[in-house]
Amino acid sequence: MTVHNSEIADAFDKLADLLEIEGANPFRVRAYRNAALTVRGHPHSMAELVAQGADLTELPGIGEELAEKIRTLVNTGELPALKKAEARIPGALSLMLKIPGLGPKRVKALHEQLKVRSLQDLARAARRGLIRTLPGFGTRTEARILEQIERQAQVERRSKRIVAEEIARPLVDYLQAIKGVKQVTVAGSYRRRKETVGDLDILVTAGRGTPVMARFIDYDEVVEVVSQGETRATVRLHSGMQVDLRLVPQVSYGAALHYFTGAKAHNIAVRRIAVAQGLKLNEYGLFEDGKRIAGRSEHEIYRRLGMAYIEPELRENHGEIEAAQHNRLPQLVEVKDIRGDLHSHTKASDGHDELRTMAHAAIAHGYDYLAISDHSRHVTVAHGLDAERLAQQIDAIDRLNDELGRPLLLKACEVDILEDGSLDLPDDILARLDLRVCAVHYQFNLSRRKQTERILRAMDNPHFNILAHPTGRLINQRAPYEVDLERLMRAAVANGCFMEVNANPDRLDLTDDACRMAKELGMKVAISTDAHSTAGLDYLRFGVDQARRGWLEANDVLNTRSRSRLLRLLRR
Ligand code: DGT
Ligand code: CA
Ligand code: CA
Repeated sequence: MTVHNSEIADAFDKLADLLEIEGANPFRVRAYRNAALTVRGHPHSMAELVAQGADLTELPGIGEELAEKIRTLVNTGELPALKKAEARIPGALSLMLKIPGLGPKRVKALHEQLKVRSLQDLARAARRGLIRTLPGFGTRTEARILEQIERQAQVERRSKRIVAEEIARPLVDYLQAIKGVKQVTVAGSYRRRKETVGDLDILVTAGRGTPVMARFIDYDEVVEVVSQGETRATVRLHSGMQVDLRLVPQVSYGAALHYFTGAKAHNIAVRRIAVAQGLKLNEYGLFEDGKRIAGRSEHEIYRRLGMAYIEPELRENHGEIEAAQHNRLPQLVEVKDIRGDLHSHTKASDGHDELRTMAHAAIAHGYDYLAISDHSRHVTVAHGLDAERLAQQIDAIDRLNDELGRPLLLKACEVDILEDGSLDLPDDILARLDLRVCAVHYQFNLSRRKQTERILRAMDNPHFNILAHPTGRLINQRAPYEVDLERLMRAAVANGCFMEVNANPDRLDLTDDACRMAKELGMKVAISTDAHSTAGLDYLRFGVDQARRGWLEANDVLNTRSRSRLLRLLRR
């Protein structure tokens, strides 16, 4: 049974959480967190690296001890250090750290004083009004805790896209390798490139007599066969993911792909158009008087219905059908349109790689520019830069650009927006940068009005360029902070500021709807990876997916511009 990178990273993160709650040495905690980050962001599977006998200590932040732990995890699926920690304190306490406002000290207090051992215990204590009785806790915290637990219960049934990919890819490879199998395609929300997926919907075409179903339920990771028939089966995998598989005849492949890609609302609307033309559309094809007139490909179906082909990302019945009928669909932005990255970190703050290493990675990506935007001083846990260290970095970038013979690296900083809306560094040092990426990193629980005003005040600073991760959410982990995005976008347009689609698969704020709002309000967005290592630069595609779901075209995206045009656009 393959252990996925995300499982290894989760184990390290959980261990770090538990050690933190116990009050362990912060360096040890940090080492596990860094290891989690490295493993999670790594393009190759640890299981494969271990199988190949690769030297894991070459990975950033991985020493011999951590390498050994990764090998153990890959080989046994277990992390003994985590087992030991869980014998001392309940593992479920780590889930509590995900609740905004609950840090390790508070979780420890809840555990010791209220004997809370699980989220259920915590919800019960909140409902009984016990939490407010603890020193340092109030009724507001109590209410938030309850709200958050209820919210988590709803979201955790959906998997983040990157996790779904880790599960889908080897399964697709496995199915594809069956003799007689032709096409294997993951449809559903996965194909629509949603940020989270509920389950996987896989379509298979195969030659007569191919034992697709038998082999599917025989897959190593299957723990439960929910249902099984001649042409369809549903299973649950070891990871908890449910998979629907359908075997479809080649003549129906396009129709089935269309049907199972959805979204349901899109399907219903398209079927209505077919009906209005006296046709019948289902997963077997498009029919006229019982005769199949289309079905092999999606293109054929759309064409016969008098529509332009609609990209899966747009199929939500949010106006794409009308646009397709009038040939007014957007020309969606693509990864190849992106000329550079506007948000990245180095070892100077909490990144894993040196400036030079990041520069070479940017060259390997074919970029015209890469903004180096390490944290500012307020983010002490990330070793944020003060004016002096930032000045040194500016000089280092100038020297490196000279050496490279072109201004590849943009001098930037991820500047903290302080609680009063001021920026975390003095104007004179900010003025020396090419670009300022500004972000909220604390005081997430201000009221909507206060949070909005805090950011509006920050935008009043003429050095403000791009609002980074504009809602602060972490998918399935931390709710977005309350903020009036529309008001911020209007102000951004008025002030010549921008926002980023943060391409990190845990973040992906702006959402698809927010991207669309940005487009309507005339605000260009940056698609930025927020890379903390060279591997992190590969996250770009997740941001592009999100932008595509938000109908964005190359022209709507800041970093599709050449360096000189970009800098002109940034000038306020
Ligand atoms: P998910 O899994 O919650 O992330 O979202 P989907 O969109 O993958 O939904 P799922 O897995 O329930 O179904 C896959 C596709 O099958 C869906 O996008 C559209 C199609 N579908 C499912 N149920 C219906 C239905 O009742 N009517 C129609 N027209 N299509 C349906
Ligand atoms: Ca699905
Ligand atoms: Ca499904």
